[in-house]
Parts: sequence; C-alpha cells; structure tokens
Amino acid sequence: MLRTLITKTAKRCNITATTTTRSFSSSHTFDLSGKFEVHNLPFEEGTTEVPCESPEISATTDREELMHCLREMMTIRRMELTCDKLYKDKFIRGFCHLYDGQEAIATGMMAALTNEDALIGTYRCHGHQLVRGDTVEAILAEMFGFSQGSSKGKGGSMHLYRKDTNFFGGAGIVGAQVPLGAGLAFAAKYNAKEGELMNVGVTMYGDGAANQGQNWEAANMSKLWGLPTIFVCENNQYGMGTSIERSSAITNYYKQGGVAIPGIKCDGMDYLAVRECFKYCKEYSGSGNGPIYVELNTYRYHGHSMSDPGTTYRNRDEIGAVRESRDPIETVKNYLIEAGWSDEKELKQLQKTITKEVNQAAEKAKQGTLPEMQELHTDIYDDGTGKSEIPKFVRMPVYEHSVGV
Ligand SMILES: Cc1ncc(C[n+]2csc(CCOP(=O)(O)OP(=O)(O)O)c2C)c(N)n1
Ligand SMILES: [Mg+2]
Repeated sequence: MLRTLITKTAKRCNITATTTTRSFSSSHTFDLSGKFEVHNLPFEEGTTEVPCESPEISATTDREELMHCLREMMTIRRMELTCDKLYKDKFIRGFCHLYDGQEAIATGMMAALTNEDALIGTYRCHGHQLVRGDTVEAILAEMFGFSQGSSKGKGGSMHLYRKDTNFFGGAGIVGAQVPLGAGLAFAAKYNAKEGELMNVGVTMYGDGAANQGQNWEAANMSKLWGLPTIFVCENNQYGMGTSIERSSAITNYYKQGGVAIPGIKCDGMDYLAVRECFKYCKEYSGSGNGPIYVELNTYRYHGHSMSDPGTTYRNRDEIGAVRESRDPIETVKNYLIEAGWSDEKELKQLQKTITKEVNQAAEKAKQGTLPEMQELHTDIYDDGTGKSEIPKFVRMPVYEHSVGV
C-alpha cells in the first residue's frame, strides 16, 4: 500500500534519480523494507483490505545527494559536539539541548520539503535551523548571546528562527508549538493556489509532549478543516529523565489519530527512509487529504540538556549499542560504500574538512559582540504601524478613564 502510494508520489514529484555526468555516479536503489509501519492509511482504490503493516519499499538516489546529506549531517554532529565543549568551557550558558543522534531527521525531511513548507519545532532546534539555511557561525553566535547570532543574541539555543525560510523556531514550552503548527497549515491552505499541491505545516514535538491535550485539539481542528498539518513526533525514547514506557500509556505515537487520522512510523535514523516518508506525507496532506501523524524512531546521544548527564535513567551500553548499529551518519556512509560511490579514505577526509570548517566558524563566532541595550525593546512590541514604539502603558489601566479619577 505505502509502496504504491510512494511510487505514485515519486512519479508526481519527479524524484527518480537520473544518471549524472560523473563517471561513477549512476543512480542506485536501496531496499527500505522494515523501515515503516503504517496506521489507517487510505485503502487502495477499489479495494477494502487493511493496509499492509510492514511495506517493502525502496528509495533511489545518487552519489551527489548522499554526499550532500552526509556533509550536512556531519556538520550538525560536529556543531553539537562543539557546543558541548563550549558549554563546558562556559562560552555557552543557560539551556542547551543537543541534536546529535537525530541528524537524519532534519536532513531527510528537507530532502522532501521546500522552504515554502512551514516548520515549527522544539527547543532541540540547532539542526533544523541549519537545514533551513543558517550558518554554523550564526547559530553559535546566538548561543554566545551575540548580536551577530540567528536571533540577534536574544533567543539563545532554544529560540533559533529563520523567517525567510519559514522556520518558525524552537519553542521552550513543551507542546506549545503544536497548535501553532496547525495554524501554519491553516495559512498554507488559505494561500493555496487552485490545482497546485499545497504547502504543508510541519509541527514537531518530542515523545514527552505527545500526550499534551493541546496536540489533540490541534489535530481535531486540522481534520475538521482539512488542513495540511504534518504532526511529527521525534521519538528519541526519553523525555526529561524518564523513558517513554514510564511516561506514556501508549507508545505507538503514530497511531494517536485513532480512526480519524492516519499515521506512519519511520526509522528516523535512516536518511532515505525519512526522505521517503516526508515525500509521501507532503503528497498526502498537500493534495487535500488533511493531516497525518508521523513518528520518527530515533535516539539522542546526549542527555536531555547540558545539565543532564543522560546516564542515570539509561545505561552506557544502550547508547553504545545504538551508536554501533543504527548511527545515522554511519548508515549514509554504508549506503555510499555499498553503491561503490565512496571509500573510507574519502569519508575520513570529508570528516576532517568538516571539523576544520566548524572550528573556524566557532572561532569567528567568538569575535561577536553583545547586543546594544536598546535591542532589549526591538521586536518585542509591534503597534501595527511599523514604528513599533513602546506604549507608555502595556498592561496598566488608563487612569484618566477610571471611575472616580
Ligand atoms: C509545559 C512544560 N512542561 C515541562 C517543561 C520542562 N521540560 C522541558 S523538555 C521536557 C521533556 C520533553 O521531552 P520530549 O518531548 O521527549 O523531547 P526531547 O527533549 O526528548 O527532545 C520537559 C518536561 C516545559 N518546558 N514545558
Ligand atoms: Mg524525547
């Protein structure tokens, strides 16, 4: 079922990789069977059988695409490890949540979406900001609190945004961004052009937020109004200091739509699987079928935040086993080697280059400056005239209008 729908999507989106001009770089098709589970997807036309649970599917790609995504994922990983060090060295302070382990999600998602598809997510947002077009230098400058940073030094690690590529940011309040994502999907539908695939609103949250009441309110409205909302749970197996089994009565987050909204569970450690999953979802929601749930099965290597060593509620063996068997960067390297498109030597060299680039970006970011005092007020109040003057009273009563004055 999913295979059929994805094949159709692939055709319509014209994603079948073609042979490129480089001698060794023909396309290759990789088997993705076992990487998906589906829930309540529509039946194939003319049939009423239950959709198959473990579809066998495949993905076609080429060297250029895999080298590009590897570079991006390695950059995210190196940036996060640099943050870890800079935090310990007290260059970065306050909240800081790292994304190492989850790189295939940000990268794979963007291989299927465009910057016109609005995206909103959690405080664990460094990777999303990078794939939406920001630089390592600006992201690190933001974490240092410098005015050269992505949010002019006023947001920090949790509040990266990028207006020009429709990334509506990292949100600090667990689950609060989910209804905003439905609002972004509403805007996409409102602005849709007749006969064209709609842009979608992607609203991301962690497993720890999956049982928030507001999620269902947003899902219900999305379904009733036929909004192109993609509800994406990055299930990294843990919330803050606790596991999904201890915090959630139902851990099949892709089934949360019950009979109303379908869902897909996808291997979130595999770039190609994530890409295929989002191609399908974009086609499904963008063509007017309403919302869909996605659960990405992933893992975070670091603790929840920098103040969490991450080893009190899980053990080092478990982390080591994931690194060993499911690491998203190693998975892409293996694809490259399997297709005969690269070798250990080239991949080691790439890693060296990226380490150097990120180190240089960090050094440059350190040269930044703190925001001016007046910046405290800019972008805070919008009076609708473009002047954004701060009113004398924001919350206080107008005394002249008060009875008895
Ligand atoms: C409404 C609310 N409650 C509690 C918190 C504190 N808090 C921050 S992150 C977090 C856990 C979230 O875990 P999850 O959704 O799985 O995301 P992950 O950090 O694993 O990416 C909690 C309880 C918060 N920020 N907001
Ligand atoms: Mg989690």
